[in-house]
Amino acid sequence: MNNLPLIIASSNEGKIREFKKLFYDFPFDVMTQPVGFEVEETGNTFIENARIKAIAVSKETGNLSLADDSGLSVEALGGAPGIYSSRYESSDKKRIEKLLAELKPFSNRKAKFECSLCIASGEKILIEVSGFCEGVITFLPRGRNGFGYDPIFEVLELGETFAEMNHDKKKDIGHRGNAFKKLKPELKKLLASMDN
Ligand code: ITT
Repeated sequence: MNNLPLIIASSNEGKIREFKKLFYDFPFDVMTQPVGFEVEETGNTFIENARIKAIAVSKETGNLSLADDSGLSVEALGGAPGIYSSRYESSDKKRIEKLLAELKPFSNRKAKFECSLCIASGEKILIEVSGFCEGVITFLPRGRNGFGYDPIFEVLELGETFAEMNHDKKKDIGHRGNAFKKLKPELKKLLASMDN
């Protein structure tokens, strides 16, 4: 069977880099959504937004599409920025500065990353899963890998921020990697059903 096109419904370079590595042993031609294509995220949850993006990109391209809606929820801030993680500020640097400033009065630094993945074919949702990773917000950014809030999210058991870890470690314990672990068996079943 020829490789199947799979369009990543995202314009976030950091996510796209991680997905290209996650899908390396699947029979997909992993491509990204058309340049400049934008989808309004009108959902109230990560999973709703993932559905909206996957369906829009699948309809636009005529191919199978995978969307990721993800973000960081900080306990002391009542779960903010949550689904607004990318809309919280205009750049990664400003997002980090704003979060550290808002969290300054609190001693509770607990936070959770969440990632919902959705695969759609046209209007049809084929698979949806979610993954999590718990940690704490550091007082200062640390590390140069990854993207987004990675430099201020520390996984306590490892004593490292996501930005201090290499890709394999983040893949193993991170929210996206955890969601992908659930996606994998479902995707294998889907591919097997397409073969028949
Ligand atoms: P697309 O919708 O085009 O995929 P986006 O960046 O707007 O790109 P989201 O709406 O899902 O994506 O927002 C997710 C934000 O949460 C993202 O911009 C980062 O700031 C943050 N985020 C998600 N996963 C992350 C990760 O693994 N490491 C660091 N920050 C992450």
